[in-house]
Amino acid sequence: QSLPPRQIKIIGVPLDLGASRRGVDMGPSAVRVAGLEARLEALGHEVNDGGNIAVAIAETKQIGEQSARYLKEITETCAKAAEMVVRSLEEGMTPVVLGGDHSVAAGTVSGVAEFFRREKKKIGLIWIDAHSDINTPETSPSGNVHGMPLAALLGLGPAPLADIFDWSPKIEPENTVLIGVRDIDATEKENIKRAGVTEVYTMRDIDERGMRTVMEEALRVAGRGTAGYHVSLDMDWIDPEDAPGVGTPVRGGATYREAHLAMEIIADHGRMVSFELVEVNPVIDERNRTAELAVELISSAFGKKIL
Ligand code: B3U
Ligand code: MN
Ligand code: MN
Repeated sequence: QSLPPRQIKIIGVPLDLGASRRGVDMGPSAVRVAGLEARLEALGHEVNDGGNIAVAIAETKQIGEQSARYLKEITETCAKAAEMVVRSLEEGMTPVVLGGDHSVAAGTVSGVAEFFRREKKKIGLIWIDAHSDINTPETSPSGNVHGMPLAALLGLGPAPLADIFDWSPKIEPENTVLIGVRDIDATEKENIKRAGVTEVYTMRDIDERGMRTVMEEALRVAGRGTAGYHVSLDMDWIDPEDAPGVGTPVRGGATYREAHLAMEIIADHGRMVSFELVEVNPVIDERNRTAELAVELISSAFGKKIL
């Protein structure tokens, strides 16, 4: 394997308040059932599963503002996740966060950014997703907070989510990279500009330039002047043929092989400080194969080699 052994902390966040379609709250369980811990241990890593964070259930809560549904509960969950991420890093462990919908990233990345800020260091962010998740309550067509975490992390809002640990923005636009995007709202295009993010690799870029070139450029940008980068992997990045069990499937995604190559290049580069995998939806999956693919991809990101 290509990555030196690490101590890994698994943190489950069974959150589905940020999405319209229900079921991604079962994602952490499905990924565990698919054998995540054993697979990472087989690679020589030491794995500690911290279990799941307690998350509110939709049926027991008020929706709140339609422009950002369940924002209060989501922010509380993200703040808890952020604390756990900070603690894991303090203990020398690499956090692997399992979603849940993608709104959890506002917590995970806040935790990583907070930890490195204490050392006066910045982090980069690799956002791998069919979507750009950069809506604000003002621009969102759906009111789903899982379409907003990147906006929160870049300081565009929504305020409570952006202000975890009472500072913002958590990441600089010049160290933010989007990969695999193919479904961007018109309002999001403006937000990308407004935030100053320039490194957006669409599926067209991957098709024309190849996964290897795209990844090497992306990792260079995210790693420039930073302590390393967080990898946030939304499983809807992958084509629904290979990953049918996701919250929001979009045709034309990365293939099985492209996805593996991307993770292998991340492992080779060796500068990933934390990892997260979100939007696995067992309710619409086929015999857990999306969760099994998730485990394979995490293994590749943590150094699994064919030979
Ligand atoms: N951009 C749309 C759709 C969306 C974003 N993220 C997901 N779907 N998974 C929105 O609702 O903000
Ligand atoms: Mn997403
Ligand atoms: Mn997505």
